[in-house]
Amino acid sequence: DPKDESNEVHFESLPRKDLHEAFLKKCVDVILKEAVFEGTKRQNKVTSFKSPEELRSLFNFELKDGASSHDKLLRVVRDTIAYSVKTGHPYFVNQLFSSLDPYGLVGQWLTDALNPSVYTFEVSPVFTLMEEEVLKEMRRIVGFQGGEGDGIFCPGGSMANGYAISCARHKFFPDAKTKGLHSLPRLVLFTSEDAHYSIKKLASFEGLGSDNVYLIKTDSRGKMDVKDLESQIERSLKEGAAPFMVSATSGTTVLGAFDPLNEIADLCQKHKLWLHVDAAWGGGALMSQKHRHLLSGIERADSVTWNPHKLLTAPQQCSTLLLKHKGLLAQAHGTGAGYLFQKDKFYDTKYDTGDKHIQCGRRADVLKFWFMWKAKGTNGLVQHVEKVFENAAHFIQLIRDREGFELVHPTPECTNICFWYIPKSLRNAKSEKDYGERLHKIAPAMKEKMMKEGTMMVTYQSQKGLPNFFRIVFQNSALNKSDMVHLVEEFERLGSD
Ligand code: ABU
Repeated sequence: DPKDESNEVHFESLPRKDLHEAFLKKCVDVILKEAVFEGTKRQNKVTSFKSPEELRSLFNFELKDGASSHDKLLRVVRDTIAYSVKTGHPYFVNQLFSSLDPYGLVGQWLTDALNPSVYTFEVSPVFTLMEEEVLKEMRRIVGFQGGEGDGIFCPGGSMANGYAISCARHKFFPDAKTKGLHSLPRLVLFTSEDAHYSIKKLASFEGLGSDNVYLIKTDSRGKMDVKDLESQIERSLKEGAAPFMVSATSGTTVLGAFDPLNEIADLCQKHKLWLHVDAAWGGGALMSQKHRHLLSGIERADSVTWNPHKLLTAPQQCSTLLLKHKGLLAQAHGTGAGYLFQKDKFYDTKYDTGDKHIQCGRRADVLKFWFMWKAKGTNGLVQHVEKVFENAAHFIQLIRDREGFELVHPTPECTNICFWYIPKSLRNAKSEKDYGERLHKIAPAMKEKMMKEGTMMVTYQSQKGLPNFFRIVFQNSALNKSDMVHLVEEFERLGSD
């Protein structure tokens, strides 16, 4: 009960320094107990959903002129935990992130305790070298020769994709940096209709225009149709436009499809196009010799987005852009601000990496991931990835022939699995005219019940005109086979009519 005050400490009776120390320690205790340990117990709820109106009446959001006592602040800490979603809970299988990794958490807390900004070596010496090491190792795993190239940590995969567009444009049209958009022909880039929305969003943000993102057809599994890609490239040439980039996806957001990278790379080579691979979600599969074939050809990419906060479960957020081309990020984005990036510093200023970014102040997202990697070793990350693929395969096996479940595609490639749950009342209604319409209403109704009971969280969506279907996502390797059974039975309980 967040309102239980029996544990409150009377900080006011302590001298000031001790007061803050005691407050911090008490907060850490509460966070560990209620958010970390209780928040990840299977028997506890994933969420205690309250409507915005209910939450406003339960939680004191109001900001006042006067200070708040530590007792009141401790209540705020506990209420924040009570009314927040426990994304580290084993049954939070709603998004492309989850888990609560203890080493990741320590890395996150340590980062926040030091409060760095990673733009210059003088301000962030340790974080700068950690970034260098992690990015090089990730490039090596991608398959870039000797791990050579460049890279950055970005605030999310969307931004990493945006950086890729910017680098590709700079490679072919460097004058745009100073002369602006009017110096350019009509640039066209290609991505699949199942690709992440950030490609369109960032193309629009960067002045290319979302109409100039040509969406390529996908097959029933969600993979890019390479024949359609070729004909769309030819169409753009006939139109007199300047095609410059293909953004392929390794692990699409909904269906988890992997585009055929080698065939796409062949076309990029033929037409001299930049190949970007958005492996924000599926990149983690590269860790495993068993699963990295899904991304075969990624080593031919010019740039890769890979988010360790997704399949590798680093805490939010931890996103990278990896490039084959050394120096391009700084050429494309650098402005050489003299007050920060002085060239006459006493150390080698190549370690002042901030000018590669479009941000100035930048959170250090590297430590939490580096610390996890150090703690578990590469082998630990491999085991994690293989376990979540095994869990996904087990879940598929459980629902494949089970009454009431229907997979959207019979053989999903990644660890996100899309399916319909069909309640008993609909099971014999497939031939009826309004079947699709009725099925479309099932997932939202079940989701409402799921959220109100708080026993698990799984998202749903409609795509390509299909009735709403569920997408369950496995990336927490603490889950086991009995959890898969539990989740299946929970669908049956919530969907019973
Ligand atoms: N790239 C963000 C993915 C969000 C999600 O579907 O979980």
